[in-house]
Amino acid sequence: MTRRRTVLRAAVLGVPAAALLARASAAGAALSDGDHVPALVIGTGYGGAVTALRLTQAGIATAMVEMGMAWTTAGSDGKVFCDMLNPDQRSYWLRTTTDQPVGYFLGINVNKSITRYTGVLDSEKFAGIRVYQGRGVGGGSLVNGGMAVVPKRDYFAQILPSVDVASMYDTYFPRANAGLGVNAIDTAWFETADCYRFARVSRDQAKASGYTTTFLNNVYDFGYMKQEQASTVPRSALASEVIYGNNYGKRSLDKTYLAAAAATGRLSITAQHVVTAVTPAAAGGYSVTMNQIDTSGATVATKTVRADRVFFAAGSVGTSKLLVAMRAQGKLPDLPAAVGQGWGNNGNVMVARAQHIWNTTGALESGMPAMGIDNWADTAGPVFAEIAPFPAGTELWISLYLAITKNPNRAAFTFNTSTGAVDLSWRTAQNQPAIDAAKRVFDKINSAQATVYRSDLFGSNKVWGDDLTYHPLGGCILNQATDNYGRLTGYPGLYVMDGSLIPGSTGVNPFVTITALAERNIEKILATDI
Ligand code: FAE
Repeated sequence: MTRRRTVLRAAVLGVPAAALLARASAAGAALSDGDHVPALVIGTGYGGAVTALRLTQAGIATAMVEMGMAWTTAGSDGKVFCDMLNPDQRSYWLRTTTDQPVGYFLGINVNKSITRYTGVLDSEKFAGIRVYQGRGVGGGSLVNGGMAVVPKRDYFAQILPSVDVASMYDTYFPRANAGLGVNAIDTAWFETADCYRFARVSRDQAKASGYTTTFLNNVYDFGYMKQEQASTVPRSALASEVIYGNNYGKRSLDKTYLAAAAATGRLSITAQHVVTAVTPAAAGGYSVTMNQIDTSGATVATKTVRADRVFFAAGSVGTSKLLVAMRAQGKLPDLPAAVGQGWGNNGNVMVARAQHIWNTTGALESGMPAMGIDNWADTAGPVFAEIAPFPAGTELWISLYLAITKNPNRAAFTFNTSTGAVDLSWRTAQNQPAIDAAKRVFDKINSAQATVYRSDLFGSNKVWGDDLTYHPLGGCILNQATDNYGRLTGYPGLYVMDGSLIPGSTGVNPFVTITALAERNIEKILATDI
């Protein structure tokens, strides 16, 4: 109660939203054992942030629980986040060595030792794939490349046939873009900026091979980036900051949806708490059990809170793991068999090409991609390849790509009774269709340019980065594991709101789709259930 009054008073006095958010996520605002709340949201990424904003705007006090940290405090270097060239403990979630997506150079492992800490990027290892995810208040928005891409309309209609497409494109995608603070690059500036030389080189070569390229919108403030290029502000995207967080310029969720939710005075965020169980409560609603952890990952307290409604927004992996475990352990035994099914990696595969000595890619590369090669119309192997930066701070003649393909393979989460963990059945070999599709494009470009693949960046003699994904999707698919709005039928008051609703593929980078779908679903839930 005291907490709620403090936040409300601050709002009335006109405290900036960011300061409110810091207060909402401060240690003093944490949930206490035995609390009873009307709405509890597990996870503070896209699905969670949309849910929290719309619930609080509707007058409902909302408690968010997040396993990662509230990234608001600067380290001894005066910065909240570290950069990619000097990763320290802040970089990775509970690891003693870094696990860079591009982890090799000249075939040599370039990862380094770090102190085990609740860092911002998790590389979660399953048998056949490493799944990169953001950890902290803001979820994936803290670590991602900010590319804000609306999927192709006909493909969206294919993947989610139960969703009214017109309302998505007329209402919810525009609403998501507005809420996220999406902006477009100044295309004239792009043509001259040193920091996008790498993208122009790749674009020109793609075009020369008959491919179409397209500019990509972003949530990074391109106006700020222009000032970085002009050296009038501290650099972030131009200082090799991306996957371990951006100190400036990025409109991450803590600055947009979550700040707006905090400004209502009805939000609390309990960081560094891992939800471990959800089960019906005798007194009504659901009991939510969570472990409070310190920065070494050790549990320092266990709490149980009662919530009238629980919104699962722990991401595709987090939500699927929780629900599969709850069903297996008899805590939510009536969850349908479809829970845990239909997981995919959005067809992700990475690859790099070696440029000729005269085709410099630039010593200064913006960490925020701004262009993609669009070969999605190729029915023999659709590819949407983002031209990715390699921001090493020195000229390397490397052109890097993250290809999104239409890989049809899917996997399932299952509870492992011997380890007590949830496994993912994905095998690395299931990524072969992604390699085949990407190869069609990049073989052709290499052949036209007389260039070759780099085979030293994903291992020794390994061309394809095929054992990792940034885009986990599915595991709790809309209209299969839930109803058509994310309700877990059989358990009134339980909802799924995140990337687990999307069946393994969006054909583009996924966060705009996740945000728009959450906007659609919460609007319906508020109108009919609450
Ligand atoms: P997400 O944002 O992952 O949020 C889930 C939250 O729940 C996280 O903060 C977790 O820490 C928290 N959590 C999980 N389990 C628990 C638990 N048991 N208890 C408490 N909290 C929990 O989910 N997408 C794009 O569209 N454009 C890009 O440019 C792009 N670049 C990317 C780059 C990187 C390096 C990465 C890792 C991802 C990138 N993505 C990009 C993917 C995007 O960030 C991702 O699809 C969304 O963040 C997923 O949103 P969700 O709401 O599903």
